[in-house]
Amino acid sequence: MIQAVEPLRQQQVRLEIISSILRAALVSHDLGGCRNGGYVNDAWQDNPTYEFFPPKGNPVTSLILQRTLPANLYPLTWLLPSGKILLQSNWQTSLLDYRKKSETPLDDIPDAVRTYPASAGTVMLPLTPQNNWTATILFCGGSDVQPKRWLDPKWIIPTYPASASCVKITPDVSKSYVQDDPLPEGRTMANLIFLPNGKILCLNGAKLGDLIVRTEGTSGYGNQSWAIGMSYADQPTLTPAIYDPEAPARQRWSRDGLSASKVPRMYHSSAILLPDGSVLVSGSNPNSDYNVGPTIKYPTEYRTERFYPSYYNERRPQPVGILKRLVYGGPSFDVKLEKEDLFGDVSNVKNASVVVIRPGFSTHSMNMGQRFVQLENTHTGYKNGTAILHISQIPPNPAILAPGPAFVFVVVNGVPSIGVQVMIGSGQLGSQGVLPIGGLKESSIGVVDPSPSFHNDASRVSRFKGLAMAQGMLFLVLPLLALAL
Ligand SMILES: [Cu+2]
Repeated sequence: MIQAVEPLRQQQVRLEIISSILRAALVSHDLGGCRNGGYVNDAWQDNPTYEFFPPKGNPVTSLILQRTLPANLYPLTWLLPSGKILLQSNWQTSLLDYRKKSETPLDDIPDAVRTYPASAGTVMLPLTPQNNWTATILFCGGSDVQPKRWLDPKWIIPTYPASASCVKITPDVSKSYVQDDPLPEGRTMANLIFLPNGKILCLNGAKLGDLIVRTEGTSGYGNQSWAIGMSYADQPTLTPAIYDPEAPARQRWSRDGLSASKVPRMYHSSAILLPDGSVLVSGSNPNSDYNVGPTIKYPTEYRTERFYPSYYNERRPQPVGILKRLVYGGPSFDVKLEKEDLFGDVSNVKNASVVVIRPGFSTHSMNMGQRFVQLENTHTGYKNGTAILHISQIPPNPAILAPGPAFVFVVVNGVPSIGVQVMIGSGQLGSQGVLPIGGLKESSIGVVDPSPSFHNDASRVSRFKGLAMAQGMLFLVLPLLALAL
């Protein structure tokens, strides 16, 4: 029997799950877990329920969690723009309407288990004006393991190949998965991290290889004779890959210009986008407690690294006028770009986008709270080479981006500005004020003169002060609206 060493107490598991889900408009919500711990769950200690914070009565039984032993720990969850929650556990998928406390089964996920300990990389693809902020969830890697095998004493886990399969689902539109371009190699324990240019960095997990030399193993650890130290995984994957959701099929994954790390990062590794557009990479400890020394193949890892995307050393746009708080709907706001911000050619303003990224936080291949929302924008480009972006607020639906902090980037020709930290909505759990979305000026280029308000700094400041004041007033009104609702 596979010995579980890691204590996954119920409360720990639940706490880790909380932020993956709502932090939403109304409540936070946590689910699943077990009472003691283990490599995988079992009926004796299973806790297939969910509950709310602030509390809303007794825990509610989740049917999908009941049905998906033993790989139902760390269920994968996303709040969808419809307000429902996608639940993915072991081979099954459900749509949870938490208000009605009802679950609707969707199709089984193809090719591989994606939940811990198979541990696929997962991400909600960018929500954009082009897709009308409709959520598609991408699952990459994991392991093709049938339920009985998890507890098979003859199963030598770190020799078992990881999956390269990528599939995606758009749960508010369809109950079925579709195949996407596979990973360049099998991978378990990947992190999928948003870059401000709309691409997704895949890194961590286990070895550079191809379909012959595959990444092997799973998350978790234990002290069997076949474990490597205590690691259930082997052949760390050291070279990242980048996924472009906008690229045509069969061209979405790229490794152009990417070099390998020297640091294996497997179980208990992590990564997060930084405001300057680089990615902080850390962790890996496929062992119990603290294990270092020359005899340990995969020691407790204290080295950290930064991943620098290709745009890192470019001259960055320096937009002026990003608001400190974004709200759900309401009047648009303006941001100014100088000639240099447009790389000397005002027509590049057509390639400018404004994105809000919540980097979230990651552990066990789950990126809790990670979200990418592109705002709608139009532009006015002037003959003197400068331009104004007219930018909508967050769409009037807190389920698209729950209240709380996030970064705003202005991206020109794929080169992002330094992220500005902003607050979304009230920043608190609870009802959010929602207004109809304000109109945007029509786009134009070659306008003779910049508007006088941008000719000098004083008038520019007063203009933005004016906007900030208008927004401040909005906030006085919003609680009243919320009360009224
Ligand atoms: Cu763990």
